[in-house]
Amino acid sequence: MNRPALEGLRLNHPAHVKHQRLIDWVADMAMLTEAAEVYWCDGSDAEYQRLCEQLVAAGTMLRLNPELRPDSFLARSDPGDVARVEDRTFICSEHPDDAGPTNNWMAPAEMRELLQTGDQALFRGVMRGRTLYVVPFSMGPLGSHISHIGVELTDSPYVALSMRVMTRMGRAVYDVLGPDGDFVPCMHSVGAPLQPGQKDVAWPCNKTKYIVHYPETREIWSYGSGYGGNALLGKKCFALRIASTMGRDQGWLAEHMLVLGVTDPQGRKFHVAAAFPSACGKTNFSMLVPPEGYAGWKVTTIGDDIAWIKPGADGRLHAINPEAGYFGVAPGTNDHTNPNCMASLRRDVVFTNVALTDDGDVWWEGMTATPPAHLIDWQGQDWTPELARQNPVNGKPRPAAHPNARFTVAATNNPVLDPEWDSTTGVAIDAFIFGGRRSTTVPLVTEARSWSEGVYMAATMGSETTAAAAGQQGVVRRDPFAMLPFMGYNMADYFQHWLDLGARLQAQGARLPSIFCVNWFRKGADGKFVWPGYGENMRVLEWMLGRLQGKAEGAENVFGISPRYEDLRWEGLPFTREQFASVIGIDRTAWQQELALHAELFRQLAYHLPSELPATMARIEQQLAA
Ligand code: SAT
Ligand code: MN
Repeated sequence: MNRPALEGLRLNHPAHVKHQRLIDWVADMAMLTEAAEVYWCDGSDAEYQRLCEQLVAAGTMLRLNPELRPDSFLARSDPGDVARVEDRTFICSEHPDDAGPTNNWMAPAEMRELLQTGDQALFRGVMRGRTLYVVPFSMGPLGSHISHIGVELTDSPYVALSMRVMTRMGRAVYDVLGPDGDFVPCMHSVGAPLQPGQKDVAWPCNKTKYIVHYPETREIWSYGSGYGGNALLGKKCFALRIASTMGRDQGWLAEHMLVLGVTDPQGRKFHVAAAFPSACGKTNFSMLVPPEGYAGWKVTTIGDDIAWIKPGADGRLHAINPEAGYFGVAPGTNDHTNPNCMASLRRDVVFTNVALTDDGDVWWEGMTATPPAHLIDWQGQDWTPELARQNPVNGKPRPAAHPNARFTVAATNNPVLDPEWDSTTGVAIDAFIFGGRRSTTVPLVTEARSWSEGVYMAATMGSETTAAAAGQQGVVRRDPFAMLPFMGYNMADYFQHWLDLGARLQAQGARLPSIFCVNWFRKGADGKFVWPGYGENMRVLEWMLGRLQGKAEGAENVFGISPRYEDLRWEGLPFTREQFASVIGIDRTAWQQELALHAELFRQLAYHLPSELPATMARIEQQLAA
């Protein structure tokens, strides 16, 4: 781009943007990418409507029947762009040990050459024929001391629109930012420049993908994908990977956790933060409806995916939800598994990769027991139960919705949104829960006897993989703290950070949150889940709250403290002692095998591994042998 054109770009920022470093960066990026135009988002309703219309005109989105699903849309992605791409995700720290063995690493200079500075750099000219959207956003309530600001530059109007739903996006961010405030630059392109006269496709993207983080300079560069966590850079890239390194340096935590409030019939309120891998029911748990027999109990949502947790002046750990919307998995969501979520989805939703009904509404596997007789599937093809059987995928009828189909909806649509969800000081956390998807071995619930035992439980978590990421499904992988794909630095250093934070708060005389490990997913000999889950998880939650008030009993095992049958309340749920035994029991052989896998994880993470972890493992081993 020539000099006069650059001057034009420099001049086109709105008068309320006074941050020269930001303005210069936008100009530099417009030069690099050769964007046809720069548009500064203001986050207004009118702008949102305009973007919707534009995406409908472009064929990226389809307006759903306004009578059935007002102000809602369906987007269909490219079939090769349907989930996070973990093998294309990089932590480019100066030193490879700072990324650690669980991350892909490349030297920052080498990556910059590839993306940005080299003659053939991928971002050179990448936005030709496209508009560069400047998307200012706050992760967390505007102006909260726990919040941080980012600016995403993207050539995807779908991303700009989604960021309006998922974050506090718009003009007010510039007021907080002022003339020289800090922000995380988030550079995004779908990687599909348009030649003059070339017609665009509905979902532009590139086969080559790079999701890149520079932790030292706190920058994000994402190339080639327009989907979810690959492209909505406030979410996993900023709020987890970059924020975790900020937390390491500044003494706080960025976690892959939902945050919920529970109020008991006496009006006592507790706050719980729970970590589960992607697509393990975090949204469901955060909107739990207490079952029969729990009159007077109330669960309210603060967040469904990510928590930023900072020590408060009272010495307790305070959490905020840095996001403002939910990007949740649609398949499996229904009036039984998550009635509050279904209510959240009645209007103002962007659905991606779900199926379309003949009357212009949406459907996904599990929404109703019987599928409609005819649908348009997530790839825009005719779908009937018969066609699905004739064209199976992995031996199963072809799904009408992609297994990782998602809804994007504002938190304010949630009927059980916690009144404090937007609090600038956050909520004080009473308990942490860690849970994976394990069909065997790990008990329904276990309380750690100490902070370091809790860190051990979290560090050794395993889970059977799901459709949230591209790759093989259903294999157990270690997923420490449910952070494996989201860790911005060395995993062993992160364990140390948790131990150090606990020790520091304890030394200050603070009451630390209790730590629990749960597993809703144990299966019986028939291959079916034994525990009914969903609303019934309230029974387990009640036991945990009882534990932290010194009211509930339990029994010690090698792993920690678990309830006996009589320690849980069973009214309204026919669940036998035998069934309970099969979800709570510790099988010695299975645990010996499990510990061998913990040892393997510790070998992989040997560099900087805190000695408390192998010491805890040795204690469990001894007790198992006894
Ligand atoms: O990373 S996404 O936001 O696309 C989905 C997830 O893994 O939770
Ligand atoms: Mn997640």
